[in-house]
Amino acid sequence: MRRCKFCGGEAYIVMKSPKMALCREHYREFVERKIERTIHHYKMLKEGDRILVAVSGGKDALATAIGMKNLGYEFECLHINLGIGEHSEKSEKISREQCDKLGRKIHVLNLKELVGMGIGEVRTRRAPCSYCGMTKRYLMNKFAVDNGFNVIATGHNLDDETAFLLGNLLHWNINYLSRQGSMLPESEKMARRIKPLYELTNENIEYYVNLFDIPYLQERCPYSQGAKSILYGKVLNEIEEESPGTKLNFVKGFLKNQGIFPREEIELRECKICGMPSLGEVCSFCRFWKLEDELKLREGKL
Ligand code: Q46
Ligand code: ZN
Ligand code: ZN
Repeated sequence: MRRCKFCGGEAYIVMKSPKMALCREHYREFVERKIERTIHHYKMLKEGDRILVAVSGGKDALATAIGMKNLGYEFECLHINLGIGEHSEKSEKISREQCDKLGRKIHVLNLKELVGMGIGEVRTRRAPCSYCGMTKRYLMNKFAVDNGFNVIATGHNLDDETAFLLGNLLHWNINYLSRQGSMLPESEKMARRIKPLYELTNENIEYYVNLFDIPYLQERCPYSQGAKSILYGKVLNEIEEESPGTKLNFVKGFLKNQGIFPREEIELRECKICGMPSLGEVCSFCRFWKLEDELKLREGKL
């Protein structure tokens, strides 16, 4: 039997990077210390921030909420029911249960109630993830801005980041490469977006959430099948298996050298419908969902 490096108790996990075995209690400490260090290292939070944690029902968002709660941060949660059939119903139910168990307030937005249609009902040739991603980002930000939150924490982890990074390198998406990172700073009508799990892998997170008696959704969104990021993730896992620590070095080296990718300054204007930052006269959200009036997401007026 493997023993915990710190107390000699029965090992709960045997990690390859860093190479060590840890018991349940020391593993929990390891993960929470890592989250705390990530928050400090990347200067993600400041005194007086009002934080919203985006919850989807999955393990990553849950780990973000548990970790931040155990580290003593105050926050509320936001769930978006995207209208992807059964999957969205299960996600909402489980997100509510999680927040209930954590004793944190949950706000729920329902896309179909807001714009008349869910992601699953849109008829277009575009890949669902393109307009779904844009919709989630818009609603999270608009909800935060309308309700006085200035920070949104999401569950993006090291596996997501490295897969995204590899994809952007393979396709030389310089614009993304110049902006990708552990956080997006705050600006006029844009909440700061932070990724406290930036240096933790899927495996780290799964072991961490399994320490607690809180359910999470294991199934993936039906539209995620065949996504290129899954292929990149598989390739990276193979490399990591042979050479532990590669993923972490990949993102750290990238952040150190990110300056080599020229950053195009984008001039934003105000969407003439919703007043939110936009590239064109009308923002992509109002354009895609054919809105004629601003969606007001202030609590109590949903
Ligand atoms: S973007 Fe795509 Fe996700 Fe939206 S359509 Fe499903 S897989 S939920 S993370
Ligand atoms: Zn121990
Ligand atoms: Zn708009």
